[in-house]
Amino acid sequence: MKYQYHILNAEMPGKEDVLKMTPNPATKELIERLDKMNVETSLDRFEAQQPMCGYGLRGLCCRMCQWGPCRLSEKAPRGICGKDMNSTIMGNIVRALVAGLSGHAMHAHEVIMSIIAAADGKANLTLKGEERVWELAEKLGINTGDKELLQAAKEVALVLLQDLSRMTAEPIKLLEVFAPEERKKTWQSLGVIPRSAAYETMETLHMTTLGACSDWTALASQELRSALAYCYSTLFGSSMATEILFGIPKPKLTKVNYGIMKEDHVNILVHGHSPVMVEKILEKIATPEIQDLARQVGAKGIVIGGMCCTGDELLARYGIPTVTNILGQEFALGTGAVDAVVVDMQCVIPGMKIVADCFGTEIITTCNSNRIPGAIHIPFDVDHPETLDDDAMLVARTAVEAFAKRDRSKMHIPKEITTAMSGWSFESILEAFGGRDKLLSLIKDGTIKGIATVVGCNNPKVPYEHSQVTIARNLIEANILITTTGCCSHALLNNGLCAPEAAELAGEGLGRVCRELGIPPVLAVGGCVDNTRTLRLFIELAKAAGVDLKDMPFIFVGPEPGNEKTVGQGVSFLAHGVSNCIGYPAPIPVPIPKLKENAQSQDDLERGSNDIVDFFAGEGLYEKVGAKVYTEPYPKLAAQTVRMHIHRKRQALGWN
Ligand code: MSK
Repeated sequence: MKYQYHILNAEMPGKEDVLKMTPNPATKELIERLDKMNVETSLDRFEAQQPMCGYGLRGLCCRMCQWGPCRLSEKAPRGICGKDMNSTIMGNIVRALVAGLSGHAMHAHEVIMSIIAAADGKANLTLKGEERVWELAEKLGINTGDKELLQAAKEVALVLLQDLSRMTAEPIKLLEVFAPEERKKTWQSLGVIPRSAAYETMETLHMTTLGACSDWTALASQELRSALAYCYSTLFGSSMATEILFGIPKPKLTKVNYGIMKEDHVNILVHGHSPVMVEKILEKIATPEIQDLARQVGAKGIVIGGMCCTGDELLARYGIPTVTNILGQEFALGTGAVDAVVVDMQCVIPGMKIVADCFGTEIITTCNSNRIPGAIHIPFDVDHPETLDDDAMLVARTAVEAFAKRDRSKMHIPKEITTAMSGWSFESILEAFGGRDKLLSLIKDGTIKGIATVVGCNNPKVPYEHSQVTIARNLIEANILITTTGCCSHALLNNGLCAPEAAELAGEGLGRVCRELGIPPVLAVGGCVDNTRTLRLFIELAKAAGVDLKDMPFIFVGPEPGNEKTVGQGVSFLAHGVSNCIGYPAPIPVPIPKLKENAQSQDDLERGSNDIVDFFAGEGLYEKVGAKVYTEPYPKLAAQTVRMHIHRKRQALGWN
């Protein structure tokens, strides 16, 4: 690849590498087209950033105060305040984790407050996930007596809100009810049981401020504590509150990929993470008033396409087609056929507006935290939910009216349309396999060797979607069942791996089971917050097996970690004893093996090492939680690493 980074023992792609390696022909077509039109995208800006800063790449830059920035090296191993490399690196990592946590926390807050607004009669929202309300009420010990659904839902929502915000020394309630007993004991003994998302964020920022904590091991404990707050308060909180509001997804067949857009239709893309406003917009789009408006402006109908996690939410519940992910958002606009993009929160890159302006696409922002200069702003405000209907109608109208302004000379929609089966919730996965015991027996007898959750963002440091697709194809071939979420799921969906027909690409055992059940070997379980569905599945299967979760043949794979939110995803699974295989070196100095001082031969190597790498990838974390991090940027090697990990777990269990 074009850019070599010896300090990382890795390389990064230029645009030509991406064009050669990216698996979706539609993406290649759009990148080439944008290139010819001289429209700048993230691929150009990535090249403009080369070479990247070696200090930043290794987490050795400290910007926590105004004395610096301090850049640490062998020559200057401490910052001006005296902070050493270990606490600088770990401090940077834990700060990134709570930044990601804050994103999910705002998401959770919006959805939880929407339930309360619905219960109080302030928002015109009908709760569609009744079974989740009663399940949570029972688990949380809420006396439902003869309470109405709305009242019970409000009481559940208030507990979720406390889990986000508690300041007193009580644990997160969702952790108490969903975490395995064995894990709770482990976390208790490590002293990492969290209070709430808000408290752990406050504590992390406090610990990493000038003159606070300089003990990197204490920061490492805070990393685990914050990850558990992230997991049980913001992920479980968002995912379950969304299920209460909009229902638990069920499997359905649909189509995905760039080709779902139509030249003679209004094409509206929805993008972001929180589906509250978008659900209401969908309702409005279905009204005769908006359908008539579409015909009046000359369109034959309205196509809705999803991007990133808002797309995943709608795909899961309604089979609404998805188009692409975070790095594909500019390419999608390069079709020149998108009339409007309705964005809510997170992962909406500023570059998308630059492309939108080249093609006359309207951007409509709906979240006060996610403003874009030049966009039309019609926000959903949880403190004023009574205007939700009117605002959603205005968004629908504005998006449809944009059709009349489209420059038809610039249109080019790639033809790729791919079949997919969506709607994989915790419950629907178990149901599809005939219950947890049936799925467990398939794993125990080796028909399915294990489960890998292959998830996460895109990152321009690796060739777009290449690793995600290569790893997934290799794993299903090795009879490893996959669950997927977020941006990675779009790569696998568009590649056809989430279609029942992908059973033909799977190994003998997994393929046979998928064919018999009519399901795909890669199950798209939703947006990033829905990693909780996989975690629940892992917990349930370990419980059924009578085995600690850390001993099960499961793994978390993040081929393209990008957003700060992915730090918490990975560490959440680590805290549960599920190892990570990540596709690019984290911002930690990478130990490069080198020849010993008096080497007699080329094989006489010294393993490089540092405390933080030894903690994550060596014995440190493993001794605490029973999981570790593998780093492997080359996808075929990453797939082998995953297979080896699962094989070892099976051997230790005697499941051969
Ligand atoms: S959208 S957090 S880039 S998965 Fe959830 Fe994708 Fe990562 Fe955003």
